[in-house]
Amino acid sequence: MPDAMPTHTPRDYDALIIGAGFAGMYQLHLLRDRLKLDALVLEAGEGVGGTWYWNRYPGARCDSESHCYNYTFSKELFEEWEWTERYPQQAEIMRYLNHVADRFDLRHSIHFGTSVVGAHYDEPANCWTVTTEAGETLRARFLITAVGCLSTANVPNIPGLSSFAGDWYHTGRWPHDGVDFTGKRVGLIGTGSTGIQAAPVIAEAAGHLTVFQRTANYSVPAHNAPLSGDFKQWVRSNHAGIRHITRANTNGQPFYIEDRSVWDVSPEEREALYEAAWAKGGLQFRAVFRDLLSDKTANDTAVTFLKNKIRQIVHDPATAELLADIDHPYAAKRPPIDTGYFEAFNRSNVSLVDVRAASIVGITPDGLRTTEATYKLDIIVFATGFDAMTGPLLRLDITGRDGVSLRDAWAAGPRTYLGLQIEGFPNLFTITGPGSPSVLTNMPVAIEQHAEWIADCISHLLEQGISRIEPAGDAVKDWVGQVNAAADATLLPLASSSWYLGANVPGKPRVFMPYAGGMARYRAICEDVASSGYQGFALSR
Ligand code: NA7
Repeated sequence: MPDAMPTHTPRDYDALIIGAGFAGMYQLHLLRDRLKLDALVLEAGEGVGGTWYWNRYPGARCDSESHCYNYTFSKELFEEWEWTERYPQQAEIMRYLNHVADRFDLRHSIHFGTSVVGAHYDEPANCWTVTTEAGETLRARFLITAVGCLSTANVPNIPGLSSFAGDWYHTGRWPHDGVDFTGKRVGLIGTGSTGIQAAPVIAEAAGHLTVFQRTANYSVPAHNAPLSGDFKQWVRSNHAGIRHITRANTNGQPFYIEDRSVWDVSPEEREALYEAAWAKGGLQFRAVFRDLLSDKTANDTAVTFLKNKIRQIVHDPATAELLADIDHPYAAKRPPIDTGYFEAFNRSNVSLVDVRAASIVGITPDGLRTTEATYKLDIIVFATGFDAMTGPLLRLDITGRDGVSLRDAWAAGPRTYLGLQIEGFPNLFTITGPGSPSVLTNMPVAIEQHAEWIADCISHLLEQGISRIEPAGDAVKDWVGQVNAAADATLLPLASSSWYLGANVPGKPRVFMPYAGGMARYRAICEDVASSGYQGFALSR
């Protein structure tokens, strides 16, 4: 059901918000309904949903469990919504977000089908001028980006793509009416979380599926299932407990990381604990021991367990070895969870191609060529990820004070204070921006924290008659230092192909982008900054 475009008269707003996903919708609710500001959301899609609006690929499902993949700011909203499965499918998340949009009457403050192509800070007027693709100009005191971290599709620049006679799709720009794979020869490029979700589903319909793997990946079974009536009842009656645990722990998930070391237990006990975690499934596997992400030798024990699982599942030894030939510690890249991924390689219509050994050199009208072979294909699916975290911000073409572009300011990598603000870009707030925990957490938890912090900050500025806020002094330099130190205290930088480092996009600066110090610690830092009168920010009248 397309959303109607509201009639628009060009004028000034108190706040403009870019994006109508989880982040933009909640920010709108806070600014419009709590602070009574004149706020407007600009959204490129024809409906709410953000990342989930675009990622409609087969098998698209959230890896966080449904009962914590929602807002918790409203007890009533939390209690009236009922998820059906352990992990919510894309379509169910869209139903949830549409419900939220209706329930809080958000749509009339959202301009759909409106792509932002420029945002310029006008210093004398102390306001942001935002330009849309349709040529509209809007102005606001505050500009808030709610553009998501994984919303700029990364389609590799492979020679010959435009000559391909079949159809090709990127998973993050999936057609709304779906794709019919029946009997087709399908090539799937990419084995991140998306490729791992999509492969088994595509394999069921395709004539033949060829998976092109550049970096082999771990995966733990999701064990998705319908939620029982008892569990739904437990969720409904535990709003406070679920909100507490997701806010109190490191990663915004509804489980704590166990306070035991790999070395506290015997090898037999360790194996039994890994088996139990494998049987339980999901992202919680990484929470079995506290040192899995800080001690390489400890991590190696999980690596051995997980690689053995691949060898046990996959019948063909050569395919199993290729799938288990993983070059990074477990969870140093975002760990996927799956429904039948490794099992799919036991089907006669699925094959695996190693494009690290023999790289892709071109696409021809009837398929794809590597340095060693050609593959005839009817459909190519790019599950090749995103220009993560910085991509969605840079494509807005933002310029700050003195006409400095964000692209230039971040030429050597993103530099922010708390992932919330950028020096030289006053009154611009970046929800889940680089330098904040964002993608290392369960996103709705990080989003609620940022949207609330920003709303409280704006409320403070208005009460105090302050017209401008931006980071000052050494705040950015010190925070970038803390972001680097937090990453260096973990094994995360050891994955050389990680999108956390920008390594998946050719030419992108290699900088570890999210804050790895944990959501609870980050929340406390943000609260301290606010309660100390916005330490590290310059506030001017
Ligand atoms: P990811 O995790 O970035 O995965 C992309 C995959 O595509 C990964 O296997 C890449 O290999 C591969 N890739 C990228 N470019 C190429 C080229 N040029 N040739 C061959 N293979 C390529 O994206 P996802 O969409 O799966 O997941 C993104 C996040 O969404 C996920 O982490 C969750 O947070 C949800 P590489 O590893 O770079 O060698």
